Amino acid sequence: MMRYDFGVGEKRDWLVGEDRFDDAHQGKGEAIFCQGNGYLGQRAALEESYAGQTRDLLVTGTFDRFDAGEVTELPNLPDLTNLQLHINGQRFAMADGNTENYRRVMDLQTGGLCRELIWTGRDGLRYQLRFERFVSMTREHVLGLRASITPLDGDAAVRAESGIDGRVTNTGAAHFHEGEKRIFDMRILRMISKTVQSEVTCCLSAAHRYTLNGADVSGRMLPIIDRRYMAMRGDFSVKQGQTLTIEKLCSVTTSRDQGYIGLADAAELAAQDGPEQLKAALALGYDALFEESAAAWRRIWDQADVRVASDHPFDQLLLRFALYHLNIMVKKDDSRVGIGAKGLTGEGYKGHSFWDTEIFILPYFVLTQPDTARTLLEYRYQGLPGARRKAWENGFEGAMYPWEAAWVDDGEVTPLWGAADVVTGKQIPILTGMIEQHITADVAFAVRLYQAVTGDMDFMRRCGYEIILDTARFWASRVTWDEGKNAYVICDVIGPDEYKEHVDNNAYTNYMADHNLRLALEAMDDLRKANDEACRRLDAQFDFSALRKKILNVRSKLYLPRPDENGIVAQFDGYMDLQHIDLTPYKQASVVGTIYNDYNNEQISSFQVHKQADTLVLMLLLEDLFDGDTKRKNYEFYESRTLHDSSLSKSTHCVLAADLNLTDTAYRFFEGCGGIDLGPNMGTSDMGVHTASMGGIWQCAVYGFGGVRVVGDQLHIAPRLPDAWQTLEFQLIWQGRKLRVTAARDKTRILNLGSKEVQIIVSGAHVVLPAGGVYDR
Ligand code: IFM
Repeated sequence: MMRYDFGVGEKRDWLVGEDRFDDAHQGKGEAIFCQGNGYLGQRAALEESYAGQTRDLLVTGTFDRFDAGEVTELPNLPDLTNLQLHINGQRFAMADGNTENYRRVMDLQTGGLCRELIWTGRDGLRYQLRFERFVSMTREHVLGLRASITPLDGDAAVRAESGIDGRVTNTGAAHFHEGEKRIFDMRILRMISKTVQSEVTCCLSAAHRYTLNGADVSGRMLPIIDRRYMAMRGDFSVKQGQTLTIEKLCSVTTSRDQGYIGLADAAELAAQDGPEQLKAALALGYDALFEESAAAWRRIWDQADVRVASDHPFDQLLLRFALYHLNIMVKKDDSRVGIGAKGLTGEGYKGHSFWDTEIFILPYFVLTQPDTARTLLEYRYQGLPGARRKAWENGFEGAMYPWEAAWVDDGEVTPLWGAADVVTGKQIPILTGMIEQHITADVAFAVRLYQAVTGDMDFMRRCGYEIILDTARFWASRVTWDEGKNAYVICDVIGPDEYKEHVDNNAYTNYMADHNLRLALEAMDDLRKANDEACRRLDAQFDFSALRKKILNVRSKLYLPRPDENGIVAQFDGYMDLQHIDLTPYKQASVVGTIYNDYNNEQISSFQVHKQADTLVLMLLLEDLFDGDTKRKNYEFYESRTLHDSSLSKSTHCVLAADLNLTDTAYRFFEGCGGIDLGPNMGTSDMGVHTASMGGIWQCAVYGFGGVRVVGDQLHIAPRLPDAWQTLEFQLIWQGRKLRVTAARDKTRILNLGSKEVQIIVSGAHVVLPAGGVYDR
């Protein structure tokens, strides 16, 4: 089994590592040790090549459609991390020889990744090897690698070849034309490649520096240019005990970069700027660049860290692992791009954004980095034309957000076909893009959360109100009249639980739609009161009187399933008639989705079995609509029928269990969230880490055990720690004021670090905290 806790002493809670190389499970390490800065993600495939590697370099926003029958995806850019070493005539590969003292460790505190080992080749001699790399947190276009080799038992002839490798695909789809290759001053390699459909020009540059025991030996290199490949090759005699070090600094620029918005010559600029960025990096050198980036990481940790004193030290590491990934998955200042379900750590879900962002990830950013949250919501604002197009194409009004979103104006990009049906052998159609529609209400919910936490009226006037109004217009047109129920209904949807397709009146969808409609009424009230330019613009666009009338009518008769005689809110119409089967084997399975080995979609639809939290997400998001007793009954009912086959499930259960004072159960769900990417199942992260789970881990700690919640316009804090935890410490930004919360089992301390008073609810009591004031009780 893999070990992930590598730190000792001061570093105990910062180092995530692995202590053996297993070529059957490279995807895990490649994803969890991925490095990035929101602009680019460099998957941690090893420098030397192995079968089964996925060498991804993904740059946010560079979406391309390989074929007319496919959807856009983030293309895998030419690889910069390859480095092939031949030692005394043998290619260095751990699978071929004997490897000892192996460890690969990611230092979450600095963002640096390091691999060390001693390798014995066929010559029977031992070589000490060390590989390091970083992606700069300050210079988003720059990344660096360093490798060193020390022969321990005798002299070695070392051949090193490293460069830019354009022989890459996304599982076979080649997104780039051949491109242009050039080596400047026999030092700087540059490859310019253009995507086949979106015509995004990507410029990759790299330069090497070789030293032997500190003396520069870079002069002895042979340039190589080949089909989709370029490199520098060098031959070196390294005496026993000497160290040959190879430093490789690289830059990545693309014509989609923010700096070139609206410029006709973006492609040329990207091609020129790439080598310039690299030259500036070279002038600083590897160590200074790494230190500059590590300092940026320290600043992030100063404001982002969540500290926990736990009986299980892994808890702290897990929280930091999640925070690390939360901070590399997002381009914090570019509202043309969202967060992919796998971030930039792998090709899974093609780089597309889902409700994962608004419901699972955004709360972290809203409450700790509101500017980033605003950027993410502006991305949805920029997606309004695509959402309007989708509504229109489906015969509705307003804005219907894509279930999967890519480039801002791509509209719906959910693929149409999925895995094999175990009964028919046909490909299963993916219906989420057509009928998983709650995303539209989720976006509106997130806008309102942002408004409540930040009070940012400028954003609301520019973007927020318009999103809320146009999504409400969608729901008002989406409902249909049901004579039997004498109510408006929402038929033929998929709710959050994707094991149930074509259902009517999914409780989550209906309640969230109703919430969206309510937000629109409130928005029109706010706007009317302000009576400003935004009010006039939006009134002209939406006709407030007509929209209000329509929404009031729909809301007054919208079917909202109520708790039945047992207190259960049916997930959808007819749910209670479904068969309840024994789920034990699937619940106990160590991998997800095992029910599909026995049943197909149609059969699963006839069972009371859930992939993930559905009605329970509703009871968390709109918590003031349901009393504690109803929540408890529904939690018990639905949890026993849920397989947690989605990475979005366990965190919801954790927070709800904590709300119900089931703190030890909640703690087990928190541990379960840790297992999603850092657990013993080696295949879970092959396609990339689960970004929603990273947000979910933060929610477990802060929403769950910290009892933080935003209800209406009020911030609630009500810590309740699990038995394993002695203290929990985190920071929040509420209405622009920074709050530091320290919770112990019998004590809560809240420090207002802001310059103005705040009003909050602490464990049910209204508290006024002046600037600099402390709540301590
Ligand atoms: O958005 C999720 C969905 O809820 C479950 N399937 C995976 C998607 C992306 O993470």
